[in-house]
Amino acid sequence: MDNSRNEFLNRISDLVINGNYKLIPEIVEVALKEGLNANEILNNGLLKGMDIVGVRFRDGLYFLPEVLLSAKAFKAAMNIIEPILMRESSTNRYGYGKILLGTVKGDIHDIGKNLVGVILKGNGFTVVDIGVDVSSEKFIDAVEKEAPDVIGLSAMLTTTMISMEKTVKSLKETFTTKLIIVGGAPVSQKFANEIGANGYAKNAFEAVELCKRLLRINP
Ligand code: B1M
Repeated sequence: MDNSRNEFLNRISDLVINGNYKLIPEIVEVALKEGLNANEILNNGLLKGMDIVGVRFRDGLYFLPEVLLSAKAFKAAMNIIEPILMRESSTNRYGYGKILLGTVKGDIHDIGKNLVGVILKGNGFTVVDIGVDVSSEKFIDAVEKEAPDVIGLSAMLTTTMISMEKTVKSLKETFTTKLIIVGGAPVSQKFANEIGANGYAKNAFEAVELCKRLLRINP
């Protein structure tokens, strides 16, 4: 079983790398039927593939069209495993609090933010996702409308870390006591401290732990 398990995971990773959004749903379905679980498909298949896409893009081997296809394949697979991930991580603990999520202005990366939203939802939080390329003003309007317990900002580009800093500053000026968390590939704990965020999470699972810690929810 271990061999066929690895074969499935490598195949799924390759389908992301090759941007095969048509075939990936079928292979993920078969993998699930064969006993692989949604978490290993995510971590050892989809994310592994996307890491390689990132390296190829960085090294000039891939260009935007290839990366877009990989993102499409990743999302096609997520459509299948998302409900399972939510069920698997959910232990009927609803009403932990409301988290408002958005990717900051100038940045349209949403796969990571969406994953953070899925895992938060699966762990009993209510999630309001206001999308990508979100200006400080739009964040402020959404906070007024939604009254979240935590505001989560995502940034994937070094250039949009400036938008993140600006948004945290505007939010802190407008809502002095609101809790703000930040994340995304170029973001670090050090940067979060520098811009005055209340917390930093490296990945979706850390985001759950962080929100629980900030909202004083016991495990
Ligand atoms: Co872009 N891109 N991209 N891209 N892209 C990166 C980020 C890059 C690192 C690639 C590279 O060079 N190796 C690079 C950034 C370099 C830098 O600034 N340091 C880059 C670039 C340069 C660009 C463009 C500028 C390219 C261009 O136009 N010349 C352009 C920018 C567009 C824009 O935003 N204005 C661009 C465009 C795109 C696509 C549209 C083609 C596509 C995005 C599709 C989409 O999201 N719908 C894309 C993709 C797919 C990537 C890579 C390959 C993969 C990102 C991803 O989805 N990873 C990426 C390379 C890489 O990261 N290795 C790259 C999977 C995802 C699950 O992980 O997003 O890291 P991640 O999310 C994690 C954590 O970061 C964390 O938890 C998530 C889940 O565990 N996290 C949070 C994220 N948000 C969080 C919030 C939290 C807490 C944790 O609290 C609120």
